[in-house]
Amino acid sequence: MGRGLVLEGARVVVAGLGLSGRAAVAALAERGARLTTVDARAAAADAADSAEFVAAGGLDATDLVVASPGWAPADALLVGALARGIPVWSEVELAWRLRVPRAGGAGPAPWLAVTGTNGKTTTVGMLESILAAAGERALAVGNVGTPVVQAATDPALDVLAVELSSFQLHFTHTMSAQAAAVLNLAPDHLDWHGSYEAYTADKARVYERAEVACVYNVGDPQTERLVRDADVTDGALAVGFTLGAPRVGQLGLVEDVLVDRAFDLRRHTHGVELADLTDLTHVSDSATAADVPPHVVANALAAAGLALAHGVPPEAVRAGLRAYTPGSHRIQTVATRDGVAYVDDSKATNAHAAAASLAAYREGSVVWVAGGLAKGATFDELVLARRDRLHAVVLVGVDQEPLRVALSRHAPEVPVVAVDPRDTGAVMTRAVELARRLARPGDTVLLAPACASMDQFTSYAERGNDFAAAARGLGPRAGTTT
Ligand code: UMA
Repeated sequence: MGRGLVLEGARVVVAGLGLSGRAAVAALAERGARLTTVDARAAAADAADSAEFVAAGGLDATDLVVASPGWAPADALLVGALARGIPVWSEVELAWRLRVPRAGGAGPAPWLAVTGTNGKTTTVGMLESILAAAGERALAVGNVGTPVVQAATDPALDVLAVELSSFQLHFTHTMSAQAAAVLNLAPDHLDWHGSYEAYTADKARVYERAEVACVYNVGDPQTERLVRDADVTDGALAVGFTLGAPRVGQLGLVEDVLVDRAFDLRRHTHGVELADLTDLTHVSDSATAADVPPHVVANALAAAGLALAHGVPPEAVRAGLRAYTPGSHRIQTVATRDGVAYVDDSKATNAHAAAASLAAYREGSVVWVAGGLAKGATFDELVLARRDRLHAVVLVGVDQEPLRVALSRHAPEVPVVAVDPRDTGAVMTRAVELARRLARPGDTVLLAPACASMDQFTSYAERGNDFAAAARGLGPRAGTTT
């Protein structure tokens, strides 16, 4: 399909000039499209103002719109385009249509696609590492940072490990992954999607037309339902991953061993050993196999399932997991001062991720740094489930109210202090100072905000870096030695 697509002379509007938009522009320009770029921040970008473009009738002379993931479907430009019958594609859809054959004459590199509320970036990282251990030229792309269109048009790659957000999936129409996984589902980005149902429906798109396997989470029955409802390629397998002993058709855990009972022909009588928990201790800074958090094991099993669907030998799973280096801002100990560990999990941008993070600590031992942009979420469930871990809370960010309400309802005994939301200059310095006063030796000051960062930072990475810098900058307390 991609090779039949004619872009020469087509009038294409690229909505948004961030990472995805700029990559789309480069790919489209190379193929002779006539480009208009629009952005809500016209002043900041070499683009037209999108509202002015729509008002001036720009859509009347448009053949295709390529929308950046940040653009919600309710945006006037996108609504206007669809009302006129103009196709709207995500940058991922564009990438799928522009795929090029691999060097050496094979067809385009297959895609192994990962979505879910949490764990996507870790899972594509593990997957990339397993594929590399099997000798494949693989790259983790998509929401993780590298636009998919760059990788899809690179003939040097053998296979793509594609992290897809619900935003990216919304306008993705024809992708047919070799294998796809939904890791878990919990409310997130409700402001963008309008409802949890709409969010789930976009996540479900990842399974459509899957060729070899649909990987789902046995512990999250919603993901299995999405597989059942998907229109997949004939013969594609449904493969579950579980933290318990795997049944036939599943990957799972037998004591400390990660086992495949889905892909091996002897699966009815045998499990194939893939790796064990000691191969994962480095991922989460765990002292022993018993301390590896469940979500890390789940991510590893999902990555293994996708890699096996691609055809890697089972031995590559252990080698790949061992070689995997976790990215920054995911449960990373950034400093230890006065017996208190400072842990950066800035990547925990929603309640579900923060719950997984808090679960890794002892009862009553966490000074939790939380808050930011709540994205329409509430936090009752999170606080109810994890209040036992909390020693104290430091609130940051502009949307402190939803967290404050949940804490006063479900954990009234836990002290809560806050950084003034108007004090945007040194948020993390103040947060770390407050946390230090509350923490006792043996405690952990955990940045797991349960919220997005864009209210006060340019990204979760900046938020995490500021936290780490503030923690590292703490001198010894007066009267103590380190
Ligand atoms: N813009 C508008 N109008 C809008 C929204 C944005 O004009 O309504 C403009 C902004 O002014 C800016 C540009 O669009 O100039 C930014 O586009 P974008 O927000 O779509 O971001 P990109 O730079 O293209 O980055 C996107 C992903 N961003 C989002 O989904 C918000 C990146 O994921 C991804 O790494 C990148 O594509 C490459 O694929 C980031 C993210 O926050 C990490 N993802 C969310 C998450 O993980 O929770 C989904």
